[in-house]
Amino acid sequence: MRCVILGAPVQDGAGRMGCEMGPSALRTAGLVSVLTRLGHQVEDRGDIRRGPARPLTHPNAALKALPEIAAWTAVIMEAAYAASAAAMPIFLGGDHAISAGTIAGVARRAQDQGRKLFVLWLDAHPDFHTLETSESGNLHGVGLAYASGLPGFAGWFPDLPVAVDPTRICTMGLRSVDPAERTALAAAGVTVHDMRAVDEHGLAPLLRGFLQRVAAENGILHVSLDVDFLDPAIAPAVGTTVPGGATFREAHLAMEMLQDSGLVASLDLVELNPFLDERGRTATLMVDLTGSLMGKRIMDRPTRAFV
Ligand code: B3U
Ligand code: MN
Ligand code: MN
Repeated sequence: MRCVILGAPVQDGAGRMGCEMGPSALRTAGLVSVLTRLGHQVEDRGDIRRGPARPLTHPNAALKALPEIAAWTAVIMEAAYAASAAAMPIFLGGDHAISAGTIAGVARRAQDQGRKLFVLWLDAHPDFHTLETSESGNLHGVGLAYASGLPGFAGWFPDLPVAVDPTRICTMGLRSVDPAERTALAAAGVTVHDMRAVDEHGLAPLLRGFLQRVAAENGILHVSLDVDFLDPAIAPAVGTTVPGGATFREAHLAMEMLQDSGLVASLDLVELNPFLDERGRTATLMVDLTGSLMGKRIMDRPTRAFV
């Protein structure tokens, strides 16, 4: 498979600095060689650079770095659209604000190709705030809402070329959801497999159900993997640790099932804060998980978890 790697060194959407170093850490952990060894043709296009930010003010005074994130979203959207023309883009965050742009860009591409875009959102948080409802003001908390076409972004964020149908979004691993997000997720019809659901049913059946639906509707899938989907004990390099995350094996199984499905067309690796890492272990884990998603197998056979 042809892969394009694009760094998006955004940190203004998170509450603290450090995610800017994410693309560099993922490269240092060997992303390109892992993919090459799996037989993929990899083109690393380097890092996206932000255009100038025009001054913006918003009635929600809590919002932080709105001009910067709006400017980032515009350039990332264009880069994502271009990169998805003839390859699978892998976007290296940067904080999760990058997904406002990555999803908008690949959604436009999917529309051009007459394909239905589905999104698998692997995260402790749904990032489903609008500009009005965000209390922390950290704009990594609004990306999925923007890409879903929720109201209130027009005039601040760039115009959305095409929204992802919220009923084609599946969130998994949620365990920190603000009240406004809870209401908005239910109203929009987003599938929520929170950590309680994962505990009750197991990750595999929940993911299998979603993948079967994507396949049945002849869709393509964007996967957005936030470091805090993982348990902080195995992935400490994130500013927003929430206990009770996915285990090492759950995360690898999810990646293996995604590989077996053959449906993944684009991927975000986000929220890695190398300043908080322990000898690169979180960066290495994110790269290893990408390897599983891209075809690394324990034995020379599929897991058969996805049929
Ligand atoms: N929902 C909270 C917390 C949060 C969202 N995304 C992350 N944290 N990483 C907020 O700040 O909007
Ligand atoms: Mn997130
Ligand atoms: Mn998160």
